[in-house]
Amino acid sequence: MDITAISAQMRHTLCDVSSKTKTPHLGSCLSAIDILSVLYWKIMRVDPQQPNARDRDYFLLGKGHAASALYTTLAYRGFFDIDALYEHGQTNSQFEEHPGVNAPAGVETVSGSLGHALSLATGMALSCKLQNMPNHFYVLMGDGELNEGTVWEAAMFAAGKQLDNLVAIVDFNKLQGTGESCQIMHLEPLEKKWAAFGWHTIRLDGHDTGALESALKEAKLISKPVCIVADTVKGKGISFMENDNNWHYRIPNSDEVIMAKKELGLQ
Ligand SMILES: Cc1ncc(C[n+]2csc(CCOP(=O)(O)OP(=O)(O)O)c2C)c(N)n1
Repeated sequence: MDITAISAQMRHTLCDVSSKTKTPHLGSCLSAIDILSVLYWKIMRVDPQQPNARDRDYFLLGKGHAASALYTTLAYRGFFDIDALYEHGQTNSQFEEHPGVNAPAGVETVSGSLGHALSLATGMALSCKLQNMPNHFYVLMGDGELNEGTVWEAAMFAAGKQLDNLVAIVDFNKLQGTGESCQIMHLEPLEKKWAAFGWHTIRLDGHDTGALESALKEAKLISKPVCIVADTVKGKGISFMENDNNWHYRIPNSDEVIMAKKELGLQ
């Protein structure tokens, strides 16, 4: 399975869906899509035919505004038709701009109010650990999301309970909706903070799919919760979107989608 090719295809779909459904948060999705590709194609035990299997691994999207990245990954992974993605954000659609209670198969939780997914995952991971279940839990958070105090409460709890079935991944693109993350809340030295809370930490390039795969495999062998600080680029893969925070909200027009497709090397 060629992860680079899947990610390129998904990047184009994200642009096209955003353009046609007039939905925002494209830069946030492009930042996270390589992490999602590696999780869903290389790491997690999931079965699109049995999305609720008891022994499945769980992915919880903290940065719920990047819902389109999760929906797109699930569609390409076979949970539902790719065409359904074009219902994104439409009236009465399952594909709400932030995952809701009627979200499609494979979406494990509502999210959108930042800072809750790690808390949820700690409870779920503890429950499974107490029952000697094999499930692993993966939580993706934005760097802006770390402004929420609930994240750090969950971080203390997870380390105290030695939740070795839990991995937090920080999509560290240095930007958030209203500006540069470090201007809004001082984050660095980020791995040291997680380590001080009792987590094993790994820092890597969040677009290096080989490094992500190795780190996520290593995480399964560590006897405490693992935080992967993934250095990413908001808008990654489309030159005119990269590191331009306007693309937190901006929607591409049809010409921009064609330009994006060319840049991604797609026909
Ligand atoms: C509790 C809460 N406060 C504020 C918001 C509004 N909000 C939506 S996106 C966002 C910025 C998120 O930044 P980050 O987590 O870094 O994500 P990314 O830059 O990858 O989009 C904020 C503050 C929210 N969704 N939830």
